[in-house]
Amino acid sequence: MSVYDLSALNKRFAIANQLEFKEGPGGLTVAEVTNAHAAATIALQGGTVMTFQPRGQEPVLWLSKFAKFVPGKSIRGGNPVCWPWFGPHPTDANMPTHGFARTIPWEVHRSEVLAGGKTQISLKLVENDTTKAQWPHSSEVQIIITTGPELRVELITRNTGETSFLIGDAFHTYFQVSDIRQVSIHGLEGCPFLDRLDQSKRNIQEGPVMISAETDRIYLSATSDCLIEDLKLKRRIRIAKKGSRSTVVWNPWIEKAAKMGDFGENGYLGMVCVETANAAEDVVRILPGGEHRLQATFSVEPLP
Ligand code: TA6
Repeated sequence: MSVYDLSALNKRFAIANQLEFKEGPGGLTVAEVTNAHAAATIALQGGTVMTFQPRGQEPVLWLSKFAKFVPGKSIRGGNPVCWPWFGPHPTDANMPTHGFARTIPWEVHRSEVLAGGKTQISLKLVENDTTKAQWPHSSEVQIIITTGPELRVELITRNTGETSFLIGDAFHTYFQVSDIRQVSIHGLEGCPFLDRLDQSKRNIQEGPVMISAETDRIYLSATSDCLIEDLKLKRRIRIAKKGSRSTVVWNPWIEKAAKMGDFGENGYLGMVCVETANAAEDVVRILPGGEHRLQATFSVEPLP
């Protein structure tokens, strides 16, 4: 049962031949974007971009064929939003991993066509008693999603209260690759990282990141673009970012993926998470009246 009124949404925010609100998988309400540049699907639950495919390209985001589209559960794939913390809650293990933003309904705030025919939609987080109990601060959160030749996502957190607060935030982005064993991730060379599979021991990245086992790392002071080089698809996915000092690289590999129950057989082979984040020591303090903007742009380049 959807919490949204589809006809009212389409009356206010639909854009002819570009943007329409529909009932998506599992009855979740989605915004369907199609324009001259690309197609995208955005779940209003969590403000999660589920799919993004530039014209003439393979999908850029990975979405599990076994994702469970149910209210209150994060979608396995696409671009889930981690907020107001990343990973386990810093002090209370009963709190939801990666915060609550990715599992609750967001409301549509604005939609428009930008110069050059890009489609932009803005959503606002709608808190409830449960989230207020988990996050007793006055804040406003907005996500702006722009679909063009590249996908741009921007998460804006405003402190509307009288006291400062710390947030961890991330775009927990799942990228589609041909075969994770034949992919290299560039842009993290020389960065320190916390190995979350080894008591968060600190290491330094030497050379590009190659994945041949479960990998779960938080790279710190990582502000450069990352490039996922996919020889088989003859493409590079560029992850450009602003307002992010951490990059998380994650692939669950065989056993972990099997335990998660929504990866399916060999799902781990076709994906890698390269997450635009502020995590661990990179969490962000926002002063009263201040704001923080986390921005990522995903684009595809041909490999020579
Ligand atoms: O970003 C990597 C990570 O923190 C992993 O430790 C793993 O838990 C992954 O996120 C997925 O978390 P989820 O709660 O979406 O199953």
